[in-house]
Amino acid sequence: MYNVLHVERSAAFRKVLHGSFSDQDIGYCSTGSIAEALGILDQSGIDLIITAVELDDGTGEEFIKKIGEGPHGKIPVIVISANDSIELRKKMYSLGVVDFIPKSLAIEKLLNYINKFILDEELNAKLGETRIAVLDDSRSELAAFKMIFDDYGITSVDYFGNGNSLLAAEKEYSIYLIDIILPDYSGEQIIYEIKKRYPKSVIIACSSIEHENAISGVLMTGANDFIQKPFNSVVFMARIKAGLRSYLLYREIERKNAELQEMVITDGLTKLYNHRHLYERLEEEISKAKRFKKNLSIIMLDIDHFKLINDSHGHQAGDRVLVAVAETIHNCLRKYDIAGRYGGEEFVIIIPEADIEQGYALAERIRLAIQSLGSQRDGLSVTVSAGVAELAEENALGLIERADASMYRAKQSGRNRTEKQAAADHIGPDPAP
Ligand code: GH3
Ligand code: MG
Ligand code: MG
Repeated sequence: MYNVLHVERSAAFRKVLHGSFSDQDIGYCSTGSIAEALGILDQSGIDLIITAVELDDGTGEEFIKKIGEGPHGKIPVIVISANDSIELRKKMYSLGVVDFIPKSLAIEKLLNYINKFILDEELNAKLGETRIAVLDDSRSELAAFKMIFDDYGITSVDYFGNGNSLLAAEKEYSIYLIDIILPDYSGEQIIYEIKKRYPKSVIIACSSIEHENAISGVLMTGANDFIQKPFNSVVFMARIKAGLRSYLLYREIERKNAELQEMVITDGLTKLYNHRHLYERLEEEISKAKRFKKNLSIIMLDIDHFKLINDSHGHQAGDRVLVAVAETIHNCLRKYDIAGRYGGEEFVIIIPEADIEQGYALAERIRLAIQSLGSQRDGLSVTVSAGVAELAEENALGLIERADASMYRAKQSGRNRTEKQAAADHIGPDPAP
């Protein structure tokens, strides 16, 4: 839990803050006195101090100075004051407070601050696991980097003294800190190389060079940011975090894209490929089979009397049957077979390199598996009729039509059976391409 210490004389104002913090599940304790506040800091894990300017036993300024001198100097301090003068603000910021908030705006701004802080904590946790590479030819500079990272508890950092050793390591890092003046490579060469190998990584160029051409040069080569040396450690860490944020955002976008890509080709109910993707894959597989002179067979499969299942058990039971049939089909396939939902209760399976007998054997395996599944689920009996066709000199549409014709024969011959048509048995004109 995030804990706030509020040092304030007015009991009424304390009550107001207490109320809004409890609503947000933020821990709250308060006092009007500096002495008591220092005691609380020693005893409990406080994440944020909020102080007024006038206190029972002294001023806010004295209190802030005491915190700074003591063991809790790293806890952020926010000042709330009814007096909003520039002088007071300046004085408080010079003491190192993170924010100065006029009393009228206090609650909203405080909650904003705390939320930002909680997000920052999440980022900090991720930063601990982020792989960082530092490249600098100066030992003292490397030591300076190490000191800052150690200070922030970031240990997953590798340090390199020259470009060759970094590239030879062939390891991907999320963040690269690259000195742009190096003996063996130019910074631009290194950045170019890293960007080529690991386009998702964030590259931060670091240098004492101030010339605009050098800075714009590295940024144009692909660096995401530039940090001027010598750097202030707080600003430095803020830049590293900004880099990490871009990196994580990029990853998230990539993940979402992959998810969308998957959705575009998948049938929502059965999770098999959808009609469009199935058709595209069939065209691809046909041209491959023709190019390499390989066999190709497909199965068209249709659930028997599916309308009856819907009518007597309801549409949802029908949907469950579709899912179960799809699963069964999926479980019968080899790695290279491709199954999709062709339409309502019709499925197509593409079997690369299979002749008509192999196609027939797979169709029968699936048909029998579905037949035995029917008795297990909802006590429903589910059977399918299958038609197999082997590729002749035709296109995707022609092949599907023949598989469909075989399936129709299976229906005509009493359902729950498989019919086939080999390439050699295919007579008559091919459909126009
Ligand atoms: P046949 O043995 O001749 O194939 O008979 P059938 O009843 O299976 O064939 P028909 O084409 O008459 O009916 C198919 C039914 O499938 C009608 C339609 O409502 C149902 N259906 C299509 N898509 C879905 C779906 O996504 N969910 C459910 N529950 N039913 C569907
Ligand atoms: Mg049917
Ligand atoms: Mg049908």
